[in-house]
Amino acid sequence: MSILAADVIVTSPDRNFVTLKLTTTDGVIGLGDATLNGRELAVVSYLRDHVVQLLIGRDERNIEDTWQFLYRSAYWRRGPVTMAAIAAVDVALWDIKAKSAGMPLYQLLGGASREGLLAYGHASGRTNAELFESILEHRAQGFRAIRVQSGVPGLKAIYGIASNATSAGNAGVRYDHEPAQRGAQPVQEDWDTRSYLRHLPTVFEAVRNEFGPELPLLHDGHHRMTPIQAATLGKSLEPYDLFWLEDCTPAENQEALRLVRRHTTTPLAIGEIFNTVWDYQLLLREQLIDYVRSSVTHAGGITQLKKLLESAAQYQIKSGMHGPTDISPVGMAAAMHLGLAIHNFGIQEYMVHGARTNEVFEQTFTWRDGMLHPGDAPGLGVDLNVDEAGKYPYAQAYLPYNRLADGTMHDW
Ligand code: KDG
Ligand code: MG
Repeated sequence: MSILAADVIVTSPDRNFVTLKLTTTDGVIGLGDATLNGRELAVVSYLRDHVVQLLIGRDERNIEDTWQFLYRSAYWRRGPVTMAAIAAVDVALWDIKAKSAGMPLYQLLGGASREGLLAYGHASGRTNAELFESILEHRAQGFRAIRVQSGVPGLKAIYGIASNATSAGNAGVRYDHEPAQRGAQPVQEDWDTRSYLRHLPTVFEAVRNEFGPELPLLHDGHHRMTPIQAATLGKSLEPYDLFWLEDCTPAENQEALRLVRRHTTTPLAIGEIFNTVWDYQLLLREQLIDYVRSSVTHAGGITQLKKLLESAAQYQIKSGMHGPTDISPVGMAAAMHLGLAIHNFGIQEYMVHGARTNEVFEQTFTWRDGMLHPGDAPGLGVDLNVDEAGKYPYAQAYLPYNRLADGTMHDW
């Protein structure tokens, strides 16, 4: 048995997705997500020009060896493009192995450790009134944990605030926030940290007053604060009992979290832009975080993320896998199988995909009472409808960027 064919499929039903499809000599198909939001074609080229020919003829059963081969033989290690490409191969191989074994992937990973995965959704509003409405909508959709993002007086457009737009031609689907905009240039947003630090605690106070103490609330700082600003925010949010404060400082400077940690008991989550287990060494060893935010898609697949989460478990650090719409249904399914199997699952981010996406990717997962479950079909439980995918060609799209009032570029 070996890999007969490896196809890279680019489709843009509601947004761009890159999928690797492996077919074995005995006809088993495995899928892997290789979507890197805003830089999709770089991963397509990495796979098509450098990896596909290395896979043909390989024994598809040797997942660990294939992972090590792709990682070490490239010489140029780590980075989002490389690790998304390796992840796609890895997940496709796990899909094949589980299908060949006739079991859902989570069974191969050790079986279910829980009945389902608590998932959080994205509520947002430019004002508290809009935000409350969005929280109510999420509760009506079944969400039992909610990320709160708010507009800031004086700022026109900032990360995480819904545009209230429904995706064109996709009636009925309302995106909470789809930051990547189709077009030839990225959109500029604005930022002012002092206004944000003043305003955000008032928002959380209002939300707690309205919705009570029980509802788990999360917030994403999206890398925009200095360490001392992040420490200030963590401290000022303590009365509102956050489930986590995410990406409070830029991810490159891991030592920054020492200072934040010294000043606040607000739980910290980081890692959606990390790619490897090595990015977490300091954070785990010094217990500077509470949740690992990496996705299967961007952190080298099941093989590596499982190892990383097992290392995290020894410090009582839990998973909080990244799950925006730019993780494809294939990547989400991989996250669900892994989250169901590991002991130290924390929470799963879940943004609902659009109707066209769900026609391209046929899925078996369930969403019930605020909990996700990947279903019990053999493998990942996702099929790619290639004809449907072919209707939606790639469309250039960029994530926005931030400038301060004086024009200085700032982290987005
Ligand atoms: O592609 C970038 C988005 O996935 C990211 O901005 C979303 O921060 C994000 C989150 O927490 O989902
Ligand atoms: Mg985030």
